[in-house]
Amino acid sequence: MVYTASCRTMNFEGLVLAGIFLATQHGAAFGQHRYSEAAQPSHNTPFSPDASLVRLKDLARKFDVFIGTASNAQYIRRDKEYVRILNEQFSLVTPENACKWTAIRPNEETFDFTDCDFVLAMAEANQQTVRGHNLCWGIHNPDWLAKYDKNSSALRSLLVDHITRVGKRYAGRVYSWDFVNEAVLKPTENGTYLKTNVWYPAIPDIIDLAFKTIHSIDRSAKLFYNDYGYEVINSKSDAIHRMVKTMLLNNVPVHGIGMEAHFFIHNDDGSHTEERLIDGDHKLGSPVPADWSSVEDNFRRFIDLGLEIHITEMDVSIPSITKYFLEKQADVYRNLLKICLKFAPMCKSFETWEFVDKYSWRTGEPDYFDDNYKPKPCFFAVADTLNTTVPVTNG
Ligand code: 9MR
Repeated sequence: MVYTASCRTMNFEGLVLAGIFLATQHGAAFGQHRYSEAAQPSHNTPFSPDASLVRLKDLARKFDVFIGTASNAQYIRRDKEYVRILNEQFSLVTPENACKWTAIRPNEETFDFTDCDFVLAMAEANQQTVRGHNLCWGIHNPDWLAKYDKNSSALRSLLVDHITRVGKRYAGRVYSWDFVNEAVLKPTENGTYLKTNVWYPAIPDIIDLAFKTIHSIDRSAKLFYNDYGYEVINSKSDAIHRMVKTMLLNNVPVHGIGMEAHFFIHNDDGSHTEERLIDGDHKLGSPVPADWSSVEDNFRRFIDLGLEIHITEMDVSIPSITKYFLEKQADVYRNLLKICLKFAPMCKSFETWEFVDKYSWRTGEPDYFDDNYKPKPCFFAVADTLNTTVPVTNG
């Protein structure tokens, strides 16, 4: 299957958008906050600083694309403004932590679905689509799991049991499930490409086992492999491409890939403030792609396999809050969204990992809204791109 990646962009200078709102709610914060000097819309968007907000989810409808965000049970419970914007702007949510092993499996005997149920119910009440996240991850697992280290048969039955229980409970209610999450290393000379963790190599066929197990339980959920640092063509995206191609050849049910898109912007001297490591030595944030055509080529080769692409966790850390860096940040959001829209609806979801800086897991103010919920240039860049891009018709 080959998709044409062409796309026309119209310039609607001064276009007045229909269905517009919210300026008054946000206006109060303007001028009182550390972002106030810089939080202007990007120079090349038609929105003025006082413009009312638009609804991203509505602007994306013409592309048949979801605008998503991670959503967190604890913020939903305590922050009304968070909930209001969550429901107003987003058509898709991923429970940030509520459906992970750490939340659902406080101990070996108990399944605690309280938070996962809560986030799903909130989403359903607001007609939002849900991405399930995640059914198997090598890190951030409950401590008790460590006692099964290297015990292959115990781990195998624990994993199958977990996927079965969770999958049955939410069958028909999630659009897609992420797993096995962040499993791939860059390939090494001996051909190994999966990370060593509690699951692997104890369960040598972990990927196939996990995908087949959930597929047998929830036929309607799309099954995604989700990872970071492979937005461009590099050795990691090569390895993941090979992996999913092999899965498809072997009839392992995989329907899509999640590209996390955690980026950071360097200082002009090449340094950056965020050096976050996971799994010991793997950086989670990636530098902004130097060549966006490599991202586009990468998307195309996965879509040519018939796989759906979701941008799953986008955020862009900046070294300091200046107009210069806020606009550079906006450019990154705009560039990735434009590529996604070229391939829509095979690129089906454009999702950020939270949407307000104060609740981001990262430093560097990486999200759409500042701490006072004032929209930043990256928000306007996304709104403008959705507004001014004409959907491509493939076929
Ligand atoms: O944002 C999440 C943070 O609150 C959790 O402490 C952490 C561990 O569960 O996971 C973060 O989300 C991760 C996501 O589940 C997978 N990709 C990387 C994200 C950032 O670590």
